[in-house]
Amino acid sequence: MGVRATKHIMMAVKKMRSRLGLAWVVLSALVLFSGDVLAHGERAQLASMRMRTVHWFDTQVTPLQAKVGDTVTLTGKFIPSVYWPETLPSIAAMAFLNVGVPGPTFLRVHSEVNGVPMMRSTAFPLGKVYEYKVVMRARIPGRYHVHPLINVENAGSLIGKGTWLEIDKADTDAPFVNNATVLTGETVDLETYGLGGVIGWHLVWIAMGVAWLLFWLVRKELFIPRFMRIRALGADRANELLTKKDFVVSAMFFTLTLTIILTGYLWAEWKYPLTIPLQTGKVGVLGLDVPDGNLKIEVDSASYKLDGRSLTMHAKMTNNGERPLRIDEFITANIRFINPKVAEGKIVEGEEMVARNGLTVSVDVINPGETKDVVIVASDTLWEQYRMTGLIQDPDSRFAGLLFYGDDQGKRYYQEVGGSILPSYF
Ligand SMILES: [Cu+2]
Repeated sequence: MGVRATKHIMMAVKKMRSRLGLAWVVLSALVLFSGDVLAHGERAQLASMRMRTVHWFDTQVTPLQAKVGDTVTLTGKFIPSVYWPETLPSIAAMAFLNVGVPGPTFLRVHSEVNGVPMMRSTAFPLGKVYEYKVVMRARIPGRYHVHPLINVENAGSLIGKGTWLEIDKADTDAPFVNNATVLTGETVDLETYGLGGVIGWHLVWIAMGVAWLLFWLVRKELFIPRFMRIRALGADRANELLTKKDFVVSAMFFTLTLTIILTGYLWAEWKYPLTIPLQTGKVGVLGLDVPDGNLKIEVDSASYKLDGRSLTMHAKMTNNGERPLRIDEFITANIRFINPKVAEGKIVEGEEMVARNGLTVSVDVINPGETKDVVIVASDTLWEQYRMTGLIQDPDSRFAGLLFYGDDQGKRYYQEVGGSILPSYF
């Protein structure tokens, strides 16, 4: 091998190495900045939006481990915030309870809110308590982060806390079936029902599209060069743009397209003579009153400390009830801040976003008839982890959250608190 050839090879190797190096840097950067790549945007929503839209709590998924075909139940409660942003279309107009999972991995068998079946859209007036239950059947094996979510018309999805769920393969090798009895009494498997028709009609239209493209591509001259030439020759020769053959073939395609559409329509009528339209009605549901235990809360001021990652709230609280009350917990943006002095904080298996020692309360007990100035501090690194620091960039600096408290008999109460919030840099 000559010296020149060796040099060439050396240079090529060098080039390749530098390219590989670059690829490595890009890949490392991607891994570094992507963080928890399994998450699906739950931290991406504006901090203020997560704090002031839907307060989800008591979310529970059971069981956390299941097999394909098994039933999984998602339960919990939520309160739409009375501090709902003016700029966001309201949940009190049109909303739909849903489950946030990646793709059609589950079948939703049943869903209800406050006992009302929720296959349809509804509306959730603000400040009320809604208790939901969604029953699903596992369809595809995998590990999923399951969230309750509400689709609000023109606003998008507002999601609750996620729970990791493991779905294993079924014991048998038999394919997954989703049998349903239709109104005519016939039982069909929805996994495969009508699939032949879908594939067949797609193939027909793909063939039409390909034929149409081929006709234009095999012409000696494509349309754009022809157009350019005519433009150069002058407008009076515009008729040369389309030949007689182009015109005839296009007309044939047009006629064929209309014929296929009509055939498709007639075919569907013949194949499925008895059908009812998709149902799009709206169902009403009554919200429950918030169990506030006769505690009156007036928020005087609130601030968010940048370096401390904490929210401080000054409030005047009056206990108009008959039992002493102690503050247990504060929930905002799906993060639970628990007062370690009074609450053991019931944490369900697999629960995320819990700051076990996150809540400090200046007052231990508020006795019946008492009015006290209370300072509540909710602090944890979860503020940072869930990108709540963006609160500071909000042009409408307000916050909201749920405050939980209990009496000496173990009864739990809660209500929403909120108001303006100021950043604090020291
Ligand atoms: Cu998630």
